Amino acid sequence: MTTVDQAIADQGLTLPEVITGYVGGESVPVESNANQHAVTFPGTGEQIASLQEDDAAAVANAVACARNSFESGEWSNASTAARQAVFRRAANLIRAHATELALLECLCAGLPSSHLASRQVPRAADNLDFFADYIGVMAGETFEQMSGYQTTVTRQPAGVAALFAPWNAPLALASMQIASSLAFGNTCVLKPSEYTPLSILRMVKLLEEAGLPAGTIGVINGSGAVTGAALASSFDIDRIAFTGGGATARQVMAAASEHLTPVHFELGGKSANIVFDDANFERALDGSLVNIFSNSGQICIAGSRILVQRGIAERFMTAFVARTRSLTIGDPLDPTTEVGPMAFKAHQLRILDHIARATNEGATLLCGGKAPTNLGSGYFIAPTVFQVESNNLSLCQEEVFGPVVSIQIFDDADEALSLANDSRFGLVGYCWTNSLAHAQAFQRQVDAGTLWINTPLARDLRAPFGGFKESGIGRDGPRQAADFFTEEKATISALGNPPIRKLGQLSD
Ligand code: TXE
Repeated sequence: MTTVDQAIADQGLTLPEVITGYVGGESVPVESNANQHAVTFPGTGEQIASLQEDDAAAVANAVACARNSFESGEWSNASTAARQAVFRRAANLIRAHATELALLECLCAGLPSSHLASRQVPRAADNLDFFADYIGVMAGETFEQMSGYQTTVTRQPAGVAALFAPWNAPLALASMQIASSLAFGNTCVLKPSEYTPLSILRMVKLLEEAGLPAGTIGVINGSGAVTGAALASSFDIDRIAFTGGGATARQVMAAASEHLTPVHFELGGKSANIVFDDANFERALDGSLVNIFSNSGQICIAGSRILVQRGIAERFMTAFVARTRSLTIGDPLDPTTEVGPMAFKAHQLRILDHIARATNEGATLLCGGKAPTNLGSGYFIAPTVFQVESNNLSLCQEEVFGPVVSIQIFDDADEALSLANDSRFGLVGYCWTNSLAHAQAFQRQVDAGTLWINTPLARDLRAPFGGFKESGIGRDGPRQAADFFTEEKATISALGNPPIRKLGQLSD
């Protein structure tokens, strides 16, 4: 029995041989002539299931089902209290099934299972609880400044949302898309990444177990080129929320433009992690390691460009490389693993290509730089540190999305901040300093949607999250989600009998 079979048996699970979509509260039947994709465990490369691809007709059916569900009013007209109750029950069910969900996600995404169970799965539950709370207190607007009239601003759900989830944090990110759209009464069609269908499918079923009417969420599966493209170009969707890469986002936006469908994009980053001489050295070191190696480096908020001030540069680099060499890399099912494999083979090869280009362009390899040879046929990359002299290298300009970091030395704050901004991305930034002046300059001058000072990534769901420049369009967040997933409506009512012009009475 392989470790995969053992882990599945330990959880008392049986994986379907063929994973199909889930529409109208029922699994889509297996079709003998449909395209199939292999779903593999990234820790070993072994196939764990097949994925049936939904073609354009199947996608149209899922969209029609979500539309019918929306128009039935079962969810779109449900009371706030009813929606809150479903979200809260679902959050509790997710927490109760955390080990199972973590396993399903680990089997497809290869993320370390301990990280999944302790952080990513609870995040999915927290997202639902957060939006349940928010819809209980969100307010409309009333204007009474216009004499004789009262203006109220109300919102109604936009309709059917198309949600595209990525493979790097399927549950945490899909749950944010689901919570943000469903909280306000929308229905949706969700396309998980073709590499990571299992955990999301299970979460959707838990939402239904919690009382979500069947048909409120439809799940479709398949490649981006077939299933994703069909969903993005559907005439009958009202919103598109996409988390993924910039190249795909451009295609989604082009498809959306046909029907003027509004888009919300959460794309990549190439974020600076600035360490000043006056930082608390140990905290900066610990945090910088977390910022690049969390999620095996496959995270949009990675601090993948470390900028370190000259006074501590030698000491910092030596310590950073030593700790990187000591990371526990291996089987993601092993609870002690800190860095797992990449999510799929083509991504591993893409990262090896980034590494080769960095070397050719003159970056100095300090450690890692290859696929380890002692870990079998999983899609591993040895945690890799380069020292660079220039921010122009492709390593510093392109998102690698793996356990690969560059370190560059700077002399003063102006240089650090200008290096931080020398990027087409602008998602987040990190700064380690005990100087108020440095921290304030960083906050004022760095172009990024979220900044962290003296802490690694800590997410506050109340705050907006999203990127400047090519890192995205729009923001996650409670008010921001309300703005995107609802239509606002202004209603102006007469108070009493304000005068009305009398047309057609000139002859009197
Ligand atoms: O993602 P894609 P890829 C970044 C990261 C990574 C790069 C490419 O730098 O190396 O993007 O990753 C669906 N119409 N991020 O190629 O293609 C696809 O099926 C509609 C950052 O794997 O963007 C999947 O569900 N949909 C990131 C989703 O898009 C299409 C997360 C994302 O896949 C489609 C992931 C099409 N034409 C990658 N083509 C983040 N922001 O966290 C593909 N898809």
